[in-house]
Amino acid sequence: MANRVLIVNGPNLNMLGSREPEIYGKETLADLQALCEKTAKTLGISVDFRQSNTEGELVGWIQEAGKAHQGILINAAAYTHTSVAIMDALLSVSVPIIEVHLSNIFKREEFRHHSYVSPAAKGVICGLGAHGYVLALEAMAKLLEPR
Ligand code: CA2
Repeated sequence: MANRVLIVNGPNLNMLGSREPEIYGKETLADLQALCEKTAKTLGISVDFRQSNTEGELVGWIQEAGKAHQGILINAAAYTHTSVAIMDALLSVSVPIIEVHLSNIFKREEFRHHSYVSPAAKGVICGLGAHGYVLALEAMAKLLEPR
């Protein structure tokens, strides 16, 4: 069976495309989902694309991913910089994790420079907009290749 990757998107990412296109790009969340699904197909993997504005729901999905998915790609949005709960959940699962951000968080305000996701992540991609999700999926497919 094809490897299944959980793509977790955090708060306010449902608003993508509606404002701040200079920071986050002009794609909507639905565009991002379509891009990930198309990319996954070419890589021979499947994706389970989700978004929530609720910290507890994100934590629940991460806990479940340990059982139903072979990898996690996560853009925790603002929770990246605040959530010990999300970090603990990510540290508790054994599948590979890749952190993604649309914007370059290191070029922005100081409070965005720290990530609670990074200690649990195999790698981080930021600043490349929607294409960052494509690159993250390619990297994940590579990590999941049998060797
Ligand atoms: O660059 C990223 O992907 C972020 O994870 C996006 C978060 C931000 O808090 C992080 O520091 C970096 C914000 C997501 C909110 O996205 C919106 C997009 C359009 C309109 C409103 C919100």
